[in-house]
Amino acid sequence: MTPNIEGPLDANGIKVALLVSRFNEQITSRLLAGAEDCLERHGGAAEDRTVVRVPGAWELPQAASRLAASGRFDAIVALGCVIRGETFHFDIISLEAARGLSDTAVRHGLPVALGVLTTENVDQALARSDTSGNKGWEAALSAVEMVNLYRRLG
Ligand code: INI
Repeated sequence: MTPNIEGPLDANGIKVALLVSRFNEQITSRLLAGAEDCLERHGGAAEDRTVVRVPGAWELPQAASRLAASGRFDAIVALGCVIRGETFHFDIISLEAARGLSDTAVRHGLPVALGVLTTENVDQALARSDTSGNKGWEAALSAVEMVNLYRRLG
């Protein structure tokens, strides 16, 4: 039989840092609610979750790096929202946030989920942070899967 290794979607006992940016708080609060709902529905306990806030998406990798180095968390779920119409440096902020979060994940061997919306306008951001199709929810689920995958991979 072909070996098949994958992470179960069980959040029980997984310590998660929910790293959320304040910029576009109307959107990021919905991403945070989605991520918390996802963890709850997959058996995660409230006391295993820590919410950490930063000013904007630019600061997400900086704080993620510190959180990863602390050794206190099994995973980080990074939540933010960059809207093209609101910033001339949209590409810089969104690309550097993604690159920095990826670097942190690889450097520390820690799952870091990318729940950063990069949209053309507020309507797109609202649609992707709604109760269905919530990207914070999806990011939290991928973090759970990756933690459990790493546990199986050793
Ligand atoms: N930060 C965001 O998270 N989203 C944005 O759309 C945004 N815009 O539009 O500028 C934004 N800027 C702030 C940036 O992330 C930093 O907090 C700031 O540059 C200070 O370092």
